[in-house]
Amino acid sequence: MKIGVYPGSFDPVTNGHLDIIERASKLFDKLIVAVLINSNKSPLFSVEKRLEFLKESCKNIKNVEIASFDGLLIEFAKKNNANTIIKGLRAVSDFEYEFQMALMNRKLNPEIETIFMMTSNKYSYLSSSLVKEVAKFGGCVKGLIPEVVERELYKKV
Ligand code: COD
Repeated sequence: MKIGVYPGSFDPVTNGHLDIIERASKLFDKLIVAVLINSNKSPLFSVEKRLEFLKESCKNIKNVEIASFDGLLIEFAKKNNANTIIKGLRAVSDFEYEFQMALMNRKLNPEIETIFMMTSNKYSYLSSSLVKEVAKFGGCVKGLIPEVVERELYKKV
């Protein structure tokens, strides 16, 4: 069974993330979308909320599971019998850090591969941070995030 893990902060999930999830779900028997619990960033949404948004947004993709994890991603992947980590790439600026993490993860466990999926053109500029900033100053984020997130984002910022 081919199991992939797509990890992230997902604070909150955007349509750019969902595009990667939809496309990656076709490559694996099971795709686990894994939300990092403790990161250096201080999140806007709680882990519970981020999981709820993802569950609602992915409810029609049958082979997708939503989970959270703490600690090392590579340990989470191994515990869940995943053979692949999926990362999204938007621009060259993403590459440097992602490349470094991929090499470190390979050093930690050479049996788990990292693969990179290119963003779709229409989402290449999209990030959770930009969405939060635009919403904070009252800008329109329609079409950039799932509706379930949109409803709560304006209240939150
Ligand atoms: N189009 C395509 N891809 C996108 C888009 C978009 N518009 N937006 C984001 N993405 C990709 C990102 O490049 C990333 O691959 C993924 O979607 C998630 O993005 P974010 O911003 O929600 O999440 P990050 O980048 O903050 O997640 C970082 C991790 C949680 C993956 C990382 O910190 C991690 O693995 N932490 C666990 C601790 C660990 O193992 N550390 C050692 C690493 S070597």
